[in-house]
Amino acid sequence: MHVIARKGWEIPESLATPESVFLNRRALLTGAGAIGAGAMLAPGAAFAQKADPSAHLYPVPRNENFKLDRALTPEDVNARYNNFYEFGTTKNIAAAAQRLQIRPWTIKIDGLVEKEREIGIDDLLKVVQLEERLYRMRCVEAWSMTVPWSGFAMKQLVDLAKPASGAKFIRIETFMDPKIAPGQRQVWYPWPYVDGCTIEEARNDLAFMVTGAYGKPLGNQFGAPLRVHMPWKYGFKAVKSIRRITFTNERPVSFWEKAQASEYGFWANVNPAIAHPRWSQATEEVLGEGRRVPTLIWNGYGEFVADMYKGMEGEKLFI
Ligand SMILES: Nc1nc2c(c(=O)[nH]1)N[C@H]1C(S)=C(S)[C@@H](COP(=O)(O)O)O[C@H]1N2
Ligand SMILES: [Mo]
Repeated sequence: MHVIARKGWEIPESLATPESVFLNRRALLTGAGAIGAGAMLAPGAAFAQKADPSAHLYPVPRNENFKLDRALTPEDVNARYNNFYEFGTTKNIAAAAQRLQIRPWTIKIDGLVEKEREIGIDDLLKVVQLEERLYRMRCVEAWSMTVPWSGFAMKQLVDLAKPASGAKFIRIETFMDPKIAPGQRQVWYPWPYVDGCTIEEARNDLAFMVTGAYGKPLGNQFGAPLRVHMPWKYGFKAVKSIRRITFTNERPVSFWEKAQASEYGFWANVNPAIAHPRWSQATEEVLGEGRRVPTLIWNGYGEFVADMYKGMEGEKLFI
């Protein structure tokens, strides 16, 4: 029998998510261990949160312009299968994420804007128009879900910020608190988690600032109290638990691009024909259904977004 010997420092790929496998290897090579098991509670643990002061705002009216061609992912499936590296590299981070205190919570809006400001999440919720949208979510790891997000059009955020004429990009940054987020003690990652988009993308009808899901305020594991979602892009663009939004004339370098530029670029638009260097993007596992379906270019949202990229064929638009 032919046995492939595994070197001592290698971990089976099945133990790590594709996005993290390279870095986990590096971590093991540098002698740093995995994060403390104490951060992971039993799968059945309740995700108790103090009463969310925005709870009375939900459910919000559904915007029927954004329809799905598949069933919604059941909430209990979605709420227990998450990427949030601050709380661990497995999907089972929901319990650990409850340590994040989501009030008080402020968001700094700075850079090339008429006036830099810091706004509390509950004050922000008062000046935006909340709605529900049913969206697909396609992770670069080739799984997908469908989620009833609540939130507001990202355009509203741009209008609120009043960017200066030189601003072209938006850099979106999460919190930084290694005391409560064990992942942030893994010093080989370029914390804090950052990603971004162009202002044109942010003004696109589809770009959405997410404040709730399943008719309630966002659970911590989804990135409470504010995350972004651009459903035509891979899920890693969807920064969770946002603390800072910077308008800039420089293209932001994302967490994943910093970690591994050969695999993750700025645009990261979904395209089944362009494989990730380590796996195919042709199909995706529909979470909770145990089946694979073909992946669609722009994740099926081409009619909304393809025009934005006309004339940009020289750019690496897909991952
Ligand atoms: N702050 C932060 N935001 C993040 C991540 C992360 O690790 N940290 N992971 C991203 C990735 S890779 C994906 S696929 C989505 C997952 O969102 P979900 O757990 O709600 O499905 O969140 C994105 N936003
Ligand atoms: Mo992802």
